[in-house]
Amino acid sequence: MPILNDIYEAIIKGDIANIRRLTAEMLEQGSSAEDILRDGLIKGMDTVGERMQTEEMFIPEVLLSAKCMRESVEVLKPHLGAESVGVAGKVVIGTVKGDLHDIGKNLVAMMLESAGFSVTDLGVDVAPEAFVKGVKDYKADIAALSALLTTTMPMIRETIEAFVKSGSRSDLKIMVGGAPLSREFAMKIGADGFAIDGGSAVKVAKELMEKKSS
Ligand code: B1M
Repeated sequence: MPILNDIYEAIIKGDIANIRRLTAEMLEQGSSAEDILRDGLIKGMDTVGERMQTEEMFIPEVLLSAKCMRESVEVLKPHLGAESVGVAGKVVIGTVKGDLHDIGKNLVAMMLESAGFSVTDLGVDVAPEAFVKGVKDYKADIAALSALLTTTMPMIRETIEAFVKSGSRSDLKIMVGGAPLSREFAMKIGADGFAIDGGSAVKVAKELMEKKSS
């Protein structure tokens, strides 16, 4: 019988051959999807990050770990709870220009969908103009901007400025997140909300929708 530590180890090893089976077995034996996500997958990716920094792991191995995480999340997805999609509001989400990290953004998108939001994912390396176009095309209530690098944090500010220049800022709520960001930074650059993780992203998005309709 697998234990959470096996999931954690599988992420670090990039064990593509076994990660789906291990995840399914953990669910079958009663572990919650949230526990597997937090104490297996995210914990594993944190260790991967530390080893990347100390050069014990390199990009090809990190990519394998990232692929493993995605495979496992696919298995967890139906168990993370789903209300009726689209009723809560419309969100356009993406990782800002210059930044290719998408695991956290994908998790946030999935949590928002599970909470009833209709989510359009613009992907990674999304230029400010593409965000502006996405929000217009999908008539989004909220633009959700993710950044994982300190070097791409300024692109969040540039994207917000693009919304202002395009005239779409006043009808739009903007939330931002990603490991190097803080609430102070978010408020300073003119965002409406900041979320530290997927769970709080749902809470923040709901609060923004309430403000929008009041
Ligand atoms: Co990169 N990388 N990476 N990387 N990578 C980090 C982020 C880093 C911290 C690693 C390290 O050095 N310790 C470091 C950034 C340092 C910094 O700037 N502060 C780093 C670096 C330096 C780089 C490169 C520059 C390396 C290089 O080439 N020399 C390069 C940059 C490429 C680019 O983007 N232009 C690079 C490349 C890569 C890979 C491609 C190999 C791969 C990405 C694969 C992919 O995403 N498809 C990768 C990975 C996997 C990581 C780590 C190991 C894991 C990231 C992750 O997926 N975490 C990461 C170290 C780490 O985070 N521990 C690292 C799991 C995920 C669930 O968490 O993404 O934080 P996270 O998302 C969370 C929250 O942040 C939040 O909620 C999520 C869920 O809880 N959140 C939001 C995120 N977006 C949000 C949006 C919201 C709200 C909340 O609202 C809109």
